[in-house]
Amino acid sequence: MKSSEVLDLLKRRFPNEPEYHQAVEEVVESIEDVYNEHPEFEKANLIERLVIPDKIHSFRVTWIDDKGNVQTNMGYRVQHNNAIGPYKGGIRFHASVSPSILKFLAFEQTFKNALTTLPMGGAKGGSDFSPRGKSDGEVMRFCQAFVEGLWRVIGPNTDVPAGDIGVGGREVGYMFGKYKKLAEEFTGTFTGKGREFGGSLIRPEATGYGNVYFLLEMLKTRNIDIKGKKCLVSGSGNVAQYTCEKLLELGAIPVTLSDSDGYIHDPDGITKEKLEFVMELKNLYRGRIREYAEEYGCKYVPGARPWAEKGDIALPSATQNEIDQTDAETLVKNGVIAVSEGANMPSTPEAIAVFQSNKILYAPGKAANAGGVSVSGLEMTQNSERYSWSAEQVDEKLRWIMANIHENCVKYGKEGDGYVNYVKGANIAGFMKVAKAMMGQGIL
Ligand code: NDP
Ligand code: 2IT
Repeated sequence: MKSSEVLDLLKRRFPNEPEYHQAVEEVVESIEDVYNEHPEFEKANLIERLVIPDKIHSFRVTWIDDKGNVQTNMGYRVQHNNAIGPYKGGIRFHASVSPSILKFLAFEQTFKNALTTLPMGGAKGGSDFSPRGKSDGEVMRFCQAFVEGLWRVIGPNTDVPAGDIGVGGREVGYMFGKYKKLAEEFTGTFTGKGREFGGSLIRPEATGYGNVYFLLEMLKTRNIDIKGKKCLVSGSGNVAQYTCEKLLELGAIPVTLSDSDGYIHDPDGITKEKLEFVMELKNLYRGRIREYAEEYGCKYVPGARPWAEKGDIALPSATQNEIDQTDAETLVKNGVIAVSEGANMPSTPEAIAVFQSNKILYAPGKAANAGGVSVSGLEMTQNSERYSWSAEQVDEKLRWIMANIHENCVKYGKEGDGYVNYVKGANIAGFMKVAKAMMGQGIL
């Protein structure tokens, strides 16, 4: 297998899908050598069967807005790979959602889920519906219409969706309710549900907490204490909020947050009280991060991302390609020691190269943000058992999983000079598990 040939083929077959090509390129480049040590993989054309999704469902979603206008959006579910378990992955509602973005996310999810140690395949779904400015009634009707298009291809043993950008507890609840009604069953077909109807404790916190647990493991390799470290966090949604909560608990100082309109910089630190304001602002009133600056009298920079601010640690937690080469160079120049990705693919390939050539501790999303889907997996277990665990029990398992992922990254990613290439480590560890499962099941 030659990674460049695999990429050429994908670009010819699926033109105009840059995010999908970007995600595949990173993985095939780092697994090339390991793959070629196994001639049986090549004989079974494993690589093409691994990078091309199993199935893509697409459908029109029709719904009625508050003014009585009939609206349409597109809905998708990319079922990438189910070699190690039922398809599993989030649903994204955002105006930018396209087949390319969902294919990149479903591809990444396959490797991420393999790293969690839990039996989950990879998938992703979503719609170009933008929840921004929509009433609660509109969101509910949209979720119900979306599930009408989706429900026949999901189920507790086939495909278990969850949240992602624009999809939180409220949306999962509406989708679960509609699914339950159409399928005439009460099963764990969505994760991230309300705790009263089968949602796991710690699932809302899991991605942010998990990312900080992974960061702690990385810092431990260099005997660095997180206490007092200034942290640049982007985003202000689910992942960013619980990243800040855990950082504060450990004595670190988050100083930035952002949304798609701009970012705030609070040099005094985002305290527990200020974080409560953000949670209320974003989760209840669905406001803008600009309002934080108005409330606390700090700097707000419209139309920009927070990477030019000085910080010890960066935790990008908004969206893909939000750190480019220039941002990465600025972060390094300003003395960043670690970058741990809460978002999926937030750093461009050029930015990753800058971090790695400067020997910065750098963790890709598929390792560092795997805590969310891990607790989703634990929610599936609890639903199957018709039982629920305490917050402490789930948190302990989450910690163990993040430490285990870190260990695997070190095992497969440690280079000659001792530097850990977490990209390589995560890709090889995830790939080997999926590859062995696929080989064991014959040519499909
Ligand atoms: P939310 O919808 O809760 O929050 C997303 C945040 O990112 C918002 O502040 C949003 O701003 C901002 N954002 C979204 N799109 C853009 C954009 N194009 N440019 C700038 N800012 C943007 O989503 P999550 O917190 O759940 O997800 C954040 C990231 O984490 C995503 O990459 C997601 O894939 C990843 N992730 C999420 C997991 C989860 O469990 N939820 C698990 C693993 C990864 P605005 O309010 O203006 O839209
Ligand atoms: O990107 C991700 O891992 C998620 N959005 C969570 C997926 C899940 O099934 O919990």
